[in-house]
Amino acid sequence: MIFRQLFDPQSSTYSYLLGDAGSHEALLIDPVFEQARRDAALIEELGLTLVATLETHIHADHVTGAWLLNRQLGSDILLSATSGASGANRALAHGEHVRFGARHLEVRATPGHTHGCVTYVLDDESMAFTGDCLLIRGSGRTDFQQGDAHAMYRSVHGQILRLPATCLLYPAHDYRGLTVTSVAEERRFNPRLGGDIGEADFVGYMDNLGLPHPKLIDIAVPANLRCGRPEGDLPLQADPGWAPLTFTFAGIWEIQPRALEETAGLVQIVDVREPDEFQGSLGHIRSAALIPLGQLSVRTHEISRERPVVTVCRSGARSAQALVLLQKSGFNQIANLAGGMLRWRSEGFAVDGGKT
Ligand SMILES: N[C@@H](CCC(=O)N[C@@H](CS)C(=O)NCC(=O)O)C(=O)O
Ligand SMILES: [Fe+2]
Repeated sequence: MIFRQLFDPQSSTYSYLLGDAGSHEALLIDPVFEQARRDAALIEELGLTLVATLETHIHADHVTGAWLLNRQLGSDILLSATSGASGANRALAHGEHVRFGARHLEVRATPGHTHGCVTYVLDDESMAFTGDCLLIRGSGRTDFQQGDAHAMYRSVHGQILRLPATCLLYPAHDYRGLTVTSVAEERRFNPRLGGDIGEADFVGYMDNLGLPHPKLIDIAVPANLRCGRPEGDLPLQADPGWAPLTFTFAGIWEIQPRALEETAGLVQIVDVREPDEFQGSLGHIRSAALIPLGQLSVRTHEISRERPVVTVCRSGARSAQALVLLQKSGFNQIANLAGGMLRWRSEGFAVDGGKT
């Protein structure tokens, strides 16, 4: 199986990508709106087909990426029937299976943090995705969205801690940077729910958390009840129109050599290699301006902000770093030449200078 844990630093949310190695069908649990482009890039780079996104619950602290990914990749939107959301392709009930290729997740109702929370258990019970029910050495809060500490205690003990001791548990959040736990660990060490702690002890604990409400709750809950569809169904933020670009998982826009050749007259090409490389055996693209990477941050005034910029180096690595510097300086129409001069030459495009 293909498995990736993805993080959104703004909300401390984990999203989980699960792919079946044979069919390349994949599911994405709890995508985040602002990370949809990143997630789509990873799915593309891993050669996966996203069949569906799944929510563990209606989130109060961030907007789901479900609708955006549905628009971008055609993935179905799945979440529990008890969540009360509209716009899903399938409403899930306790005990149902969600297939991806030869694998599946089982849906288990685990109310408590919200009324509609579910946990997804992998077919062989080696992993479970607990949402905001069981967190690592903690639990989700129970003080809004029909939260109920009694229900949470029963969900954790009835559905999660009864899984095999070795089953790995992946939560929807961690606020300390912890990434994974196991049933055995939480049975022993969870300070709210482990050991001999009873239901009344847990409820007493939860009644006294005294947490401030999530900052985005008034935006996130209504948006998530629409599965992340913006009000008024705004068009997707357009991809840069000046050339066919690809967005990489590393977070940068790339242009392929052929696309650069076709747009070369419209863009400024900035070659960030050293002067001896620029004049050396690989040659350089005719219209390229030479600004070595080490000088770029003090020479940005030499680059026009009116025209798109393509950065170039030997292999595409330094020019990616150049892109980050340009982005920080406020340039927004920018792309990196994928594979640098090495690929440009190997694909047979013309250079000035260089050895044949
Ligand atoms: N400071 C965060 C609070 C996030 C929050 O309340 N998270 C919920 C999950 S949606 C929770 O259960 N947190 C448990 C905790 O903070 O102990 C925000 O403003 O978004
Ligand atoms: Fe939550």
